Amino acid sequence: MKALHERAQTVLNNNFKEGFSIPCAKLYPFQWFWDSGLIAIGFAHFDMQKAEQEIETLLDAQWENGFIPHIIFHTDTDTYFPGPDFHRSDLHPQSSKKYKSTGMTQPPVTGFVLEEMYRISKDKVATLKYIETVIDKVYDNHNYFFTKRDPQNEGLVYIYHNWESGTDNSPIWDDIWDTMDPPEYTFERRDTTHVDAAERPSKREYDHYLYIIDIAKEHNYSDEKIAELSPFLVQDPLFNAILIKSNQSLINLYELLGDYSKVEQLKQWQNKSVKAFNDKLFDEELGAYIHYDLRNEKPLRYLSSSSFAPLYANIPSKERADSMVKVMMEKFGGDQQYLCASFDPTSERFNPKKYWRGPVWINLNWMLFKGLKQYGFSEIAERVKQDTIEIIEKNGFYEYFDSRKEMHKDGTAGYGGNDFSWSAALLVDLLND
Ligand code: 9WN
Repeated sequence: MKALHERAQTVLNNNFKEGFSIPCAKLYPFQWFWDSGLIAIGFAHFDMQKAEQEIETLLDAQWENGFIPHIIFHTDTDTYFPGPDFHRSDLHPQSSKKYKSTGMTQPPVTGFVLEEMYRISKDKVATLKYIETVIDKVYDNHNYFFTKRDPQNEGLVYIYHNWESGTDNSPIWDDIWDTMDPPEYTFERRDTTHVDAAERPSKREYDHYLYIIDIAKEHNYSDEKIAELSPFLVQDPLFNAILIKSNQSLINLYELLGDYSKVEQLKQWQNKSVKAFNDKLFDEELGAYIHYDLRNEKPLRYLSSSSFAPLYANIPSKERADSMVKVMMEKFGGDQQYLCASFDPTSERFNPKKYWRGPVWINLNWMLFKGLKQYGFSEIAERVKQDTIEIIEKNGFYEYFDSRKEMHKDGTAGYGGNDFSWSAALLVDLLND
């Protein structure tokens, strides 16, 4: 059998289309924001040109206000729902005239991706030159977040849709669905023709997803109106941690470039955000970070893999990091579990087979590995890495994996899409670490 890293490269090469990658064939036929960024990290190890093109294509779809959409519809296929005709990005006056897209975003990974590309590069001078050509667009994206997505000027940005979180049907959103009563939509699901329905969200959950978009569309995707009216308005620890991590990367890269014109502004955002994050999103009793429901002004007190992601962005103090790791090992790290389930395995809402309601996801594992290592938890970091390699070796490059070890006996514990790009890309990075 071919070595794992060669197989990973094949997955990535096959999913690379004209200047961008699809997350996987059939299920996800377009370019997705955070997928693209993470994919570029994989390519940087063996084909820097593709890594650069991936980011350029993504940034080419940026709106005039700095916003970057979560899906860029490069092709006209109708194998994905909801497509461009439902999302109607053209309603926003500053949307891209070149590409159809959604009117929502995804975790802003681009800043830290550029820094990772620089770390990986064997030709630092050339890579830095490349970074110089794109970095201002990433800055504009951060400017959008800090000025348009923080209505109370706290230093924390909101997301207005579960699809913006990336952790799309986390049980945490159930609390928000309880506050809504959307109409019953008539539509044809496409995802369940590619993937077992038991691994995907329900029809009723999709009604909620569509309804939030309809409200945003009624107001031409105005940020102000969304902040005022969207039934879903959440400060998400994963999303904000990624923004903070990327923001630090922008500071580091501008300093490397010797361009200090934006560094002070970036540092101001950074200090304010890290402080607000620690003041508002840490739950002393649970011992980790949680989500905050800004629409209904209440904390959403659940543990998920997002609760530990702030380690990656260097947000917790050493003392808090100790408490987080203790909680993670007690609740998620038992002998019978692979690290790291996406939702608390001791909760009654835990489902180890369904999308973001329990399975292990490679992107979260990758962030946890880096974060744990940074704080000196070398053994646990190594376990996350080995668990990640093992589940891919046993099952293939799936989108997500059962967290229960007993399910991995016959290589059928990988779920969702197969030959999934970021699983391959981040494995390449882990194998090189
Ligand atoms: C909606 C592409 C995306 C990922 C998300 C993942 C899934 C889409 C879907 O696939 O979401 O954006 O249709 O379920 O949850 O994190 O970016 O891989």
